[in-house]
Amino acid sequence: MQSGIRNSLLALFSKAGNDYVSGQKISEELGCSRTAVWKHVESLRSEGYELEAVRRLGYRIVAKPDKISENEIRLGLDTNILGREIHYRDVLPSTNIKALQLAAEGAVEGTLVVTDEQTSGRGRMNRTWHSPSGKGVWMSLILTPDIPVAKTPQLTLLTAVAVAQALEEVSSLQMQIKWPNDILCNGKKIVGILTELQAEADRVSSVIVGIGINVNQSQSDFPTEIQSIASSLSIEQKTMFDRARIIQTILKKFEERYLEFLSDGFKSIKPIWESYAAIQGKEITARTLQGLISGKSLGIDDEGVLLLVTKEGDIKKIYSADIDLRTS
Ligand code: BT5
Repeated sequence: MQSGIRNSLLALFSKAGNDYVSGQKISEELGCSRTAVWKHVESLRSEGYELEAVRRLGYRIVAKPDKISENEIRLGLDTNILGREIHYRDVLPSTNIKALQLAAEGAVEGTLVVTDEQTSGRGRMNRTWHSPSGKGVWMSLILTPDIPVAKTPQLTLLTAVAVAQALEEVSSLQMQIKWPNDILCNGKKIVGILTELQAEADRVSSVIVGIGINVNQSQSDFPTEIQSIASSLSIEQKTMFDRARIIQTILKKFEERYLEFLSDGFKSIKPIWESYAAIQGKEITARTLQGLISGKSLGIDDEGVLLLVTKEGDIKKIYSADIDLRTS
């Protein structure tokens, strides 16, 4: 089936939602015969779509294949800036590396890089991010905000807020954000965020926001060393999720928060961030490049910097660290 016809057909079904679309209507809209309609429907079935056909009512889609290539993401996407360009590959070493390269070549703001599998997915400080095929959302966004370099860590917090909101919209789960870049569900890590930057002098030329979400893994899909700390949406809610819908919802929420951030700064994000904060008021240890700092978390300041009060009563500002919750 030609991709134009395929997209128009999918758009018709998408508009109809749960309603049936009659064969007559499809043939009129696509300008083809009733026999051709049947062939197109069969060809969608061969791609993994499940269609129900009822005499006199027509057809409706009851299940979509869980694919995340450009078509699946574009269909039903409701954004103006994010995802105007979509760069999808079945396999990539890392969507952040690809996005850095595309940004250097002048990619437009909002370009989305997405893949089904990463072979060298990475976390902060070159740690490994486990990104198996068909199970998660491994994506990067290219942004070109006109902000000073010092404000870019705020984009990590903005991302966490947007992703937490999106995941709560598509599931019945509750998300918590662990400063700066983790989203937890029932105490386990479901999302990791890696923000990387290209700058000239003190101005940002592009920011790459990498987002990794564990979606449909079962516990045994994780390597043993992270089995006790990692989880997926599907483990927590005991159902499978549609990854394309997750990506669309993230792009939508992200665009809303991003536009607010560009016009009003971080103060538009801070209260929402605080409503998801996992470590507020807790005893924590921050592992920074300068060493360990322990104390009680006071939350974040107006710039998104973590504040903690030591047992001597000193208030410390933490700009970058891994956070351990102390149990003793
Ligand atoms: C992060 O680093 O959490 C950032 C992860 C960002 C991944 C995305 S995927 C799309 C884009 N392209 C990339 O190449 N990366 C981004 P960090 O805070 O350093 O945490 C890394 C640690 O999380 C590892 O050392 C493991 O302990 C753990 N980990 C690895 N894979 C995991 C997974 N799938 N789920 C949960 N935890 C994981």
